[in-house]
Amino acid sequence: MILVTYFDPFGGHIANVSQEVATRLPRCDDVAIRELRTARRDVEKQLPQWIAEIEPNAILGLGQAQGRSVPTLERIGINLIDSQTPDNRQEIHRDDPIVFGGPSAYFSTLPLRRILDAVRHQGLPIDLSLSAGSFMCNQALYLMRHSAPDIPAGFLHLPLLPAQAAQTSHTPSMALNDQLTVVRITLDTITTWLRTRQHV
Ligand code: PCA
Repeated sequence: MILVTYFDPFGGHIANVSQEVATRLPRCDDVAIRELRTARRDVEKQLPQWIAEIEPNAILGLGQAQGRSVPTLERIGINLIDSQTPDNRQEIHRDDPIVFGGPSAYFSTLPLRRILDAVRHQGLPIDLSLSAGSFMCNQALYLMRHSAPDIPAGFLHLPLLPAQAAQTSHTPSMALNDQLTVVRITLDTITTWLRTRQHV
C-alpha cells in the first residue's frame, strides 16, 4: 500500500493543484489517498496517525509550488518552519524547528532517479529539487521520515495549473492531465520498485 497525501488550498489560492491531481487519481486497492490540512498542527497530528493506521509500504507527498515550471522531486526535508504566509489555522510560524532536538534534515528515500527517468521517458518534464521550502510541504517530508524512518518516503512539488497562473503574471503552469500523468508514472515506478526492491 502506498500512502499519497495532498494539501488543501492555502494562502488565498482558489485551489491547490495537489488536491486537483490527487482527487482524480484512479481508485485502487494499492493506494490510500489522504488530505492534509495546510496547518502545522494538523500535519503533525494527521500524518503519524495515517502512517500508524495504514502501515504503508511507501509514502508520496504531493504539494503545490508556485513559480516552479515543472514537477520537482524533493531530495531533502529540513528541520525548519519559517514563512510569512499564515497557515490554515491562521498561525504564522517563524524560525521554528519542526521537531525540537530533531536531526537537521532527512533525505527522501524514494527511488528519485528511477522516477525521473520514467517520467522523462514518457515525454514529460520533471526535475530534482534541493529545497522543499520551509512551510508545510517541507514539514510533511521531514515528518514522514522522522516518524517512520523505515518506510520509503518522498515529496513531489507540482507547478500551478493554467487557471491558477491566469490569476497572476509571469507564473509558469502545467496542464492538469500532464500533471496527473506524472503522478501516475511516479506511483507506478514506486510500485515496481517496491516489488523488486532494487535500490538505485
Ligand atoms: N504547498 C505549500 C504547503 C501546502 C502546499 O500545497 C508548501 O510548499 O509548503
